Amino acid sequence: MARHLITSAIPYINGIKHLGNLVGSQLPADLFARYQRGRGHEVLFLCATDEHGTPAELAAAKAGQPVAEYCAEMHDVQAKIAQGFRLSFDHFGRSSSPQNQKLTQHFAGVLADRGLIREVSETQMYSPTDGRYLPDRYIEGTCPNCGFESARGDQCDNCTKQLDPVDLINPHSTISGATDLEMRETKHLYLRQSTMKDELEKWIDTREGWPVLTTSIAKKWLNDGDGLQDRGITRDLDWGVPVKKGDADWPGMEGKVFYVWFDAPIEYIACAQEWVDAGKGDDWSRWWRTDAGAEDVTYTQFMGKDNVPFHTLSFPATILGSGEPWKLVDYIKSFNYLNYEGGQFSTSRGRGVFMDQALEVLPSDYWRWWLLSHAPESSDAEFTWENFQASVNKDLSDVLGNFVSRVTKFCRSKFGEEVPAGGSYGPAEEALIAELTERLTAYQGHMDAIEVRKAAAELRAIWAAGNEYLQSAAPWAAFKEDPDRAAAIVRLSLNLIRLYAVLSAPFIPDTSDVLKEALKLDSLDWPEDLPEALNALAPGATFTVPENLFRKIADEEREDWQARFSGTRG
Ligand code: B3M
Ligand code: ZN
Repeated sequence: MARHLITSAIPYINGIKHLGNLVGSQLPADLFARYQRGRGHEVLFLCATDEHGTPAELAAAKAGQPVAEYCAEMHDVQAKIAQGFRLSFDHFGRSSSPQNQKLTQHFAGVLADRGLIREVSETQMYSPTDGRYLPDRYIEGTCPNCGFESARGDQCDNCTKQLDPVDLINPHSTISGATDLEMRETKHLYLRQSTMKDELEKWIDTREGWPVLTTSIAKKWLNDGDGLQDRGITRDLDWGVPVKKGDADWPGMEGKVFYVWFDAPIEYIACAQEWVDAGKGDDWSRWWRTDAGAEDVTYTQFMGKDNVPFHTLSFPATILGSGEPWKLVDYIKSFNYLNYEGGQFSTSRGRGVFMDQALEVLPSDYWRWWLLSHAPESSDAEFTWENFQASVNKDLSDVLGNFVSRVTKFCRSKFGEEVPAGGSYGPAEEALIAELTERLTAYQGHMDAIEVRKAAAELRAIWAAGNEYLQSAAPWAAFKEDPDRAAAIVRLSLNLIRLYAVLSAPFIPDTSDVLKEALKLDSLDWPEDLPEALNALAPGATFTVPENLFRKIADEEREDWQARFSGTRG
């Protein structure tokens, strides 16, 4: 049994995420976690809300709530929606937890002791109009790298360059719009990433088989000359982890907090501690400390491409710099963007379909299937309602739903609600079993490699193979001449439904549960031996005909949704 530590990028607390966010981290991470559990491996799957920094402050201010209260409420909202999408986190933590506060301060202390933090007196944007310093997202302006006009103070959304607010051209306050910004002196801590360039590069070079998207972004920022500059890890904000050196005060740093991107990845570790403190596990160190067994763990991270620099450079710099035996990531799976109907999904502009809205329209399996089978892996992908309708109607309804419905209903009408005896598997069945054996190997290969689209295509082909078999074996015709022959066909087909329940579970867990219940299965063991698995349901085993698995999306409905989600969210 292998052990898999799996983390999804932790979503910002500032509002409900859209489907593009979902497919870029949490959903594929869930797919992988469910698959590894299905194969019988031990999995710790963690996610959390990213609660610090300016996004949280801005959103709370907009909601007219104290920021701590806003975060607590939004955490519950996000947790509930995650449940709605059946995201099977072992724990959904909070980066504002006491555990993360302590661990973040610990890392800062250790890094300081090892000479990897320097204090810098710098000038920073101060807004007399707003009466405060304006870090990060309180400032927008033109990106010096690509010319994008709405680049934020910490990163350009267009070219992913990590920025400092002072780099921006024509900066203005996002609170008041004020442009009369002035530079004032303030002291901050910098992580001396530049001294770790060789070590980081060596580490990245030993990561085998990382996706091109991940390594190319990492290498770009590593070798770009300014890619690995020392990075400010503190901010003049009220909300965040107070700057401390371990347990001790940090003279000169009173009233400052750590930068959100310093404490957010540390939450991956703290979240495991929260998991234990919540009574869900009894040892986090065997997942995270290489001196406590984590050497045997395979650690996989999931994220959108804009998060890659922080996970390939900044966070490893924190871990490596500490000199402590923390587990480093083994594999980073990153995603391109999902676009929406010819434009971008946008949280700030409320454009697209948001997770809560999606669940109001259709159950989560419809969304999971479409999103995963169209995951933006090799390039950006686009959601259109037409494509969504076509996929649902074809893959889910015509192929999988139809197969299950025909087989169970035909069996009920001719043999009753139990697996029929009689007949035996002949050449057609053997050919199907041979085909499925190959396809299963391919499916597992894609799932192991986290090739999400390829895995979905293979699963679809496995469903389709059953349909084609049923169509050509035609038990309804065979029944008249040779009921035993029909019995054998139906028996295999019912076993195929069982197989589909197991193999489809990572993609469409609710449907898999419905099938499991209809077939009265206690467990869903992975088909390690396919011929054996296709004999698992023996004659006499009873079942019930399930409700229609998927409904088709009608054109008028699709047009309604298209219109309803064409504007911006209120
Ligand atoms: N919250 C950005 C995002 O949600 C950020 C990820 C943090 S991962 C440690 O895309
Ligand atoms: Zn840019």
